[in-house]
Amino acid sequence: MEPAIKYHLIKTEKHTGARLGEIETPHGTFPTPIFMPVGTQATVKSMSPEELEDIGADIILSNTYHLWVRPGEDIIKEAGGLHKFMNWKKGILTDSGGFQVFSLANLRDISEEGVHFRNEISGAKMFLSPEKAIQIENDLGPDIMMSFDECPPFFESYEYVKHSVERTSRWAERGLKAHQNPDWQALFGIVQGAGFKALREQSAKDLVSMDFPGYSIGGLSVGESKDEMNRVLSFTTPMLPENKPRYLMGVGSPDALIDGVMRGIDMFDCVLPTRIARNGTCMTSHGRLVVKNAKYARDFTPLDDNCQCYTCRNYTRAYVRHLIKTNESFGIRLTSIHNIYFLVHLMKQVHQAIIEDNLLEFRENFFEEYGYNKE
Ligand code: PRF
Ligand code: ZN
Repeated sequence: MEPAIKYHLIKTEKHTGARLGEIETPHGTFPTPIFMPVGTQATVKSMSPEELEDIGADIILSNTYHLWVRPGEDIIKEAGGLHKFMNWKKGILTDSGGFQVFSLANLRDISEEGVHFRNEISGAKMFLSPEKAIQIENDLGPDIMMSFDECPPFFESYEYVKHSVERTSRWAERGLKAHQNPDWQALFGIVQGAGFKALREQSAKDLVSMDFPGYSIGGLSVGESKDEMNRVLSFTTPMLPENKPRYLMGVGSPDALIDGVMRGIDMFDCVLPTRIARNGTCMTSHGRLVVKNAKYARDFTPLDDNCQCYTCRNYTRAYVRHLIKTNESFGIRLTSIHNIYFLVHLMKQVHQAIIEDNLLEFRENFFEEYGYNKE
């Protein structure tokens, strides 16, 4: 059987662990490292699929948990799958719901079987298990799906995290057995283990022995410092096979993207660009710009003088500021377009730096301009 996706490693950067690669999916081939915008409710908030394509997004992330609760995976299956339902023709990856249940739902109760919790909207009792998560993901029909995992708090005890990792491995095995469409949907395993090297090792070893077509790194960017995250990444990515993609879940600040790439990460997702866009914060080549600030009232320059996005080609800071201040939905669209473009374009610059073997220099210059070195 042909695998659902194929990863080709094109080049490793000379001075870091950065990898230039390519992933072939049933909905197109894209270069890696890649940033995936988040479309939790089968929409990247405020953006049409056409706008996303124009920006250069090749794959988006959506959420099993949210689409299960509303409208229900049966309706999306009946529509012909998530791609058809939302009119998005390129790649889709779904998270499995485990992380969302732990972070959103209340009255949760974790057992070997799965997770019991109460729906925050209807109050109804719900139950998510590895088998149920996979069934929902099979019905939604994304190109890449995630195993059902537990994401323990970063500073939990060794004992707790060890039991959690062992359960996540058993859940991964159960998910693999339940998966109905391995020929057109790639199921990834998720490496957990918090900050413990021995537990990351155990998790990676268990999952690699199950031969997933790709591996995610979970349990990071959950409140630990950036140094902690980079420390864990530095020892975790080398535990994963070279010929499979590696996805760092829920990470998308510009510095973390570059630092992750340097440690061999190929895929990222984060709500950050769209979330901060909604209150008028923009990522620019000169750092964060809070366009609501009074000093931009008469500023008739673009959000970022180095940006070629639709917003920066056509509108000024003064205009975007006015729209955000008056709560006009077009303002949010303009800042969202810009922020997603910024991260997609940052990844394109990173590809070039990998080709030219000057990623460290690129990082130094980027951090200097963005203002990270001052922190
Ligand atoms: N597991 C899953 N989804 C996630 C995470 C995880 O650990 C994270 C952690 N940053 C974000 N999204 N399934
Ligand atoms: Zn722009």
